[in-house]
Amino acid sequence: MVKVIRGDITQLKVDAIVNAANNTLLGGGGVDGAIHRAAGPELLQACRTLGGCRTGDAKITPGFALPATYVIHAVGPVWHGGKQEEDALLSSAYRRSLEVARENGIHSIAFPSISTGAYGFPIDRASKIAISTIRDYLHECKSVMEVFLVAFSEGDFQIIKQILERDPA
Ligand code: AR6
Repeated sequence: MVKVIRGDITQLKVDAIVNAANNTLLGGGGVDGAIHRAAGPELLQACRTLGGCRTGDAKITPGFALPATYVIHAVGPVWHGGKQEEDALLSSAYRRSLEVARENGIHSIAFPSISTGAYGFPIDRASKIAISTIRDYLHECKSVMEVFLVAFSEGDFQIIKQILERDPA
């Protein structure tokens, strides 16, 4: 099941929230900054032990002070116009997050719109990739995981909602 909701991902009481991180996993702006602030300094300490993360991959930590039990730190691609494997790398960031979630017995997970802020990936294209990757994965694994796409703005919410409705699973 994939659903879109509007709001602040740091407030969600789910098994795992996904962070749109960078290769260092040592924090940044955007949703990454918000997650680190809400989780508290232990999150950075935990991230320091992970040795960074490749683009398209994901690693897990506890959620510390967050309502969510875990944070899955995923690294999406920087948008360079679409000819540098951006689509495949974005899809991989979603897929790897779901694989890590499954390995950790996670039943509910919330994603921000990875790569569509500072990394400049067009929201419409990114949302289609997110939805098809998640649906394919759930189908392949016969998984009943609850997956939430969290839109931070009303504009993003409407775009994601339309894509979900246009092509209902
Ligand atoms: N809850 C949900 N979504 C949010 C929140 C929030 N609290 N805050 C921002 N967003 P971005 P990226 C949305 O820039 O493009 C960081 O510095 C935001 O509106 O956070 O993957 C990292 O360290 C946008 O739709 O991530 C990296 O260096 C989405 O989250 C770099 O930015 C992603 O925007 C990653 O860039």
